[in-house]
Amino acid sequence: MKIFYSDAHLQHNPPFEIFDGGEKIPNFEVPERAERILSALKATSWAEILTPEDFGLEPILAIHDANYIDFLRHAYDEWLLSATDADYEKTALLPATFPPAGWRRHVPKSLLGRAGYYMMDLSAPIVAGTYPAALASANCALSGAKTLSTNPTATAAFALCRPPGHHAGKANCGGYCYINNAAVAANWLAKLGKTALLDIDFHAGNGTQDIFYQRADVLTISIHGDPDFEYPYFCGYTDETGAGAGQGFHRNFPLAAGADDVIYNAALSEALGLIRTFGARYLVVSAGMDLFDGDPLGKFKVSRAGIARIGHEIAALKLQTLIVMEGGYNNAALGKNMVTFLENFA
Ligand code: SP5
Ligand code: ZN
Repeated sequence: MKIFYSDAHLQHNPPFEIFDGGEKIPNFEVPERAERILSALKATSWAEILTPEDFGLEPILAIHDANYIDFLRHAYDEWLLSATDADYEKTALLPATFPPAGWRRHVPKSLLGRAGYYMMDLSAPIVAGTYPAALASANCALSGAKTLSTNPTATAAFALCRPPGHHAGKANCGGYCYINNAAVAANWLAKLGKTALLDIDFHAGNGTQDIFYQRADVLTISIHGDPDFEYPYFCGYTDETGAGAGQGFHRNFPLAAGADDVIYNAALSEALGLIRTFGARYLVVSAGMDLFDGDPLGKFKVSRAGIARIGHEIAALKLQTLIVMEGGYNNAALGKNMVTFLENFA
């Protein structure tokens, strides 16, 4: 299996995030995550590790707002140059003021105003290497998409993306995500054939939902912790099924805390049925391993055998499948979990 990986991710290492209760804690989304997965893959017989191709900005701007990408590109340099009346630590840019619904008429000129406008939470600080790392991460997903399209007999490719992407919407970062790698790749594949995107990360894929909500050519489905109790709280409910031309082409499967292999598989079977009915040519999987029992940011009880079964069921669709790395924060288990999932496609 072709695996796309870039060490540009090492440049993105935000020192902190602001957690619930305002606690400043070490950022959960660390370079070690990708390193663990990479070394577990290197120990297999089937992983072929490749460097991604540079696709430029065009496929990114096809789904993200140009002013948002411009903000991402320049924010850190602007942060360093900005005159402030306080003696800020400038290792990472985070705002502290966010627009309530209906207060988004103006994109402020000031950096902190734009930061509040374009960030959905306090977990995705922008550091010196964030932009190049996010671009390389998107290029991993695009390279995986391209290899599937040019090798019609290839069953799957894996984009070892870091930073992850599924919380990034058209014009927002958040939840450790800056560019929506899976959405960029799905949009690219959709030009070649009907594409479905299945998000199995523990958290609802709000960014992916935002990007494809009005579109019928990409079916998007997310299985996740119920937003009634879980991050991202405001997105991922059952009644959100698409709008306009996209009505019926988005589906959410919110599950209760403690969902185990049996409960998970019932939701997955229904989701896979929808993908079959849709008649997809390509499948993109937003693969977050935070569904694993005991993940520090997850509340499901999906076992390692459960992860194997999920991979097996998805592979049984027999679609050309691009697997895109999302979350998963049990670092000690992350390499083994990802290999267990991917083995079904090797
Ligand atoms: C890509 C991805 O998996 N992003 C996840 C971002 C989640 N960040 C917010 C977590 C807040 C969860 N609060 C849980 C309290 C645990 N004691
Ligand atoms: Zn997650």
